[in-house]
Amino acid sequence: MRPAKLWRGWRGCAAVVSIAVAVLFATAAPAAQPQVRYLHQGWEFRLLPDDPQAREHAPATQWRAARVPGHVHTDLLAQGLIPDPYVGAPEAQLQWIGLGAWEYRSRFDLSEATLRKSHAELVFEGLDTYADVYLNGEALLSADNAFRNWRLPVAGKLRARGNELRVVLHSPIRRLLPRVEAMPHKIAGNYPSPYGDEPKEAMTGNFARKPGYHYGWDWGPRYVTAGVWRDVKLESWDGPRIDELHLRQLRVDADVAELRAQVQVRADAAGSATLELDWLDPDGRRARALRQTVQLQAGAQTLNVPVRIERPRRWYPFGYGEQALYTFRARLLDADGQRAQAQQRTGLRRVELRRPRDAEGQGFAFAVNGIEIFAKGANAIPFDMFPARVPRERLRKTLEDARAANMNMLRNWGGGYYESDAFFDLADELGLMVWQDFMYGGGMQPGFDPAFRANAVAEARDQVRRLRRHPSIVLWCGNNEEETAWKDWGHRRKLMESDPAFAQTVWDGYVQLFGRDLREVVAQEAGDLPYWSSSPGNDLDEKANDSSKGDKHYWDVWAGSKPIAAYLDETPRFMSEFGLQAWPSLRTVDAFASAAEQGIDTPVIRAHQKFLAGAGNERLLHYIRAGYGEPRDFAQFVYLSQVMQAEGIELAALHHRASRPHTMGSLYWQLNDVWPGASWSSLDYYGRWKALHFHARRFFAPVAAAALRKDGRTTLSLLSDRTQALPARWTLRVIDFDAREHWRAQGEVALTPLAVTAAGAWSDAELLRGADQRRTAAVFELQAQGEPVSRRVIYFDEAEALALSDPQLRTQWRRDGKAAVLTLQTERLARGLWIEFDGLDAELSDNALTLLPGETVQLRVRADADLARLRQALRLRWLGAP
Ligand code: BMA
Repeated sequence: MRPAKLWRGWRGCAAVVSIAVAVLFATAAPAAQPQVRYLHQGWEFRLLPDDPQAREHAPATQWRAARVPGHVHTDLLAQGLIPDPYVGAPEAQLQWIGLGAWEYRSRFDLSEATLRKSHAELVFEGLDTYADVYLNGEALLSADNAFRNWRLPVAGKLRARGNELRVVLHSPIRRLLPRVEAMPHKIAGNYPSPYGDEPKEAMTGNFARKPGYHYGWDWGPRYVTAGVWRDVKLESWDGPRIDELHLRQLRVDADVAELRAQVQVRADAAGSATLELDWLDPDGRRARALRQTVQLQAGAQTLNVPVRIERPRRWYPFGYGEQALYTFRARLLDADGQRAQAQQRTGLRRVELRRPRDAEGQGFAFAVNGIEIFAKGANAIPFDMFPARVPRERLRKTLEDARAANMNMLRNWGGGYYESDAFFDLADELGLMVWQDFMYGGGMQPGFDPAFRANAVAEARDQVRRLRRHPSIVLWCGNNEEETAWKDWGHRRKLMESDPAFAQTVWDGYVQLFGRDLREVVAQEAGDLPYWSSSPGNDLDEKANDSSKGDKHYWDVWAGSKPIAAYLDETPRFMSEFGLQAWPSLRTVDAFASAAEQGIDTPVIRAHQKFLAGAGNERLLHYIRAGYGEPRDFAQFVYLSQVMQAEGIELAALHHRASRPHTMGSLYWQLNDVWPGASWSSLDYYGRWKALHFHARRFFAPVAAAALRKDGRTTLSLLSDRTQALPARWTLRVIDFDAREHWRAQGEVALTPLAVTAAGAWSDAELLRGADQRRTAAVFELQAQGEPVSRRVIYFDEAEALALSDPQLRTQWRRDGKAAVLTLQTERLARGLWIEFDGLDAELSDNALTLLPGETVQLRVRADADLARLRQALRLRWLGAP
């Protein structure tokens, strides 16, 4: 292999050759690209008849239709062999599936034209996990990593009729258990199985390169699935081939983008060829093509082409500029007239992770194209236990909803899988920055094992190469919580006590894998992006979860049971995780529990509450009681859990934003759900918004007011994520719940761009001026350029202690085109107003509202039902309702 640098007279020759180039591009036959045949048809599966599980599960040993890409659980479900893994409480009875060995097979024919091609490769984009692959009886591969992309040369092994592809998937637990059990001292795993399929003291999950959450997590069930979970295809071609066109970004600023196009080529023979490169700008306008003669060698090589774009259209995160995307195209024409081509869509931007040392410690801030950005967003977890069944539409809806809530960053958390190309295409288009973890979810990995590390490095290379074209990715992070688990959760101490030499080996392996190996892969393959060894951390600093340096996971509230107000005492440099649980809406609960099964402590509800460490519903009750009193029934428990979550996360997020520039990010845990159940998410499994998501849209608004009350003193900070100063006016009104205004104040300010403008601070006594604190609120409002943009209401006691009475809401319905419009008018203060519809699906333009006395709002309602049904099904909840 040799990096060919034969691009001569690059800029000068472009004009001269442009006509010839246009002809070459226009006449390229489709045969220029490898022929791709997806092998998704005609699959069957069975439990291996000699598997120990076969004795009790004989029906599963019959060949039956299967889906590829797919998973054994979804195939069993489709065949009616198991109940729905999400409905009721079937988890314990389904653990046998993860202990079985499963066989998949399919047959396919090929045309003579395909068979005549000189090259053929069988490509598996995802095999979960220990998979033996056979083609026409011949063993081709023993795979051991669900995250790798496998390419198998098969020319000469194919025939016209009846090719047979067979995949045997071994149980990952049974495969690894002997090895783990033989270890005198174990390394930390994650969640032990409550079902006896794996011994609690010998967890195998961290030894497998398989999605960690399949082994159970604190928001999802345990389904140790297996399958051919991503595309399978046969690629065949003649002549040269472009494996990848990658645009390395060397310099990107307002004047110029200097790029290096890296064209990965495979050629059959040495010889001269013509390489052309052109691109379409974000409006689809084609740039003048560049053309050069290159000398190819037989085999694989990289052709490097310098590219310069004057005044580039740059890609920006949502809220800071356009999401400009270019499409680059490369074509190769060899001396025999054989062609190859490739194209790549990407965005041009400069990403920096700024880590200034200062008096308080060391900062942590992302800058894109030189603009320091306060990161607002959430952590994304897997979209399903069985990701092959996640439709693109669900990804689109979730990411659009993230943006609708004014988020600009998502963290793809490390215990799942590397998301599909569709996810990142959407993130690119929507302007959502992605903090991308490598898939290591917690506990400790056997980084001391060279074979494990080699596998991890190969995986990292596959994934970074697959994803490096996406401008949305702004960081690669080694793992989730492995360093803090080692240093702060007792793993190091315990291992040091039992076997200090092994403890040192484990730590050295960790540093080698996350400190060096993965960092090197990122530097080599995506050199323009920062690498971060663990979240939380300060890139292998002494302390892993330090409030004064690096990024922080803060769980003293919730996991540590501290009061919600403690959020105000924690001011990190970048909050990458903090969270409060809530149940999804009743409509979602109805999907897995019948009315009779619904109760705070019924078996089915308990089965969908996975926070076992602290008994999730007890923890919810702890917070609900502290702020809102005892829930009267299950429905009110669900409602109050959402109010508590929304108000708590709002307090924390506004505090983080008001702490800019000391704090430069606030990503709450968690955006979405893996199944319908209790969790920290703001969007449930069906995409329904919890109260938190409505609140997030307000507390992440680019221009917002933060009124934060601590120790009897309320501080008003005005937040602006705009890059230009903005004239604004704030008002403060102190009112009682029945409409009387005690007093008011106001101020005019110019909001400093990308900063916090302090507007004032008042003690309770100054605000109340003797009014009854049980029936008084301070209302802070912000207007920018004459428009109301933000409102915060401060109370002087817990909701439970306030004199909230029936607000006397009046409702009115009308049609406006396709949508229904609901007008709500309130006489008295209506706090935490939640609008839902019994037994109906309806999307509301807003919800989780606080209406001030006398206020009217109009909400648009999208639903299939007519007005009469909507009116009848309408149910309003508010705080203080009897
Ligand atoms: C953090 C995450 C997850 C977990 C969440 C809620 O530790 O990294 O592992 O699901 O907290 O407990």
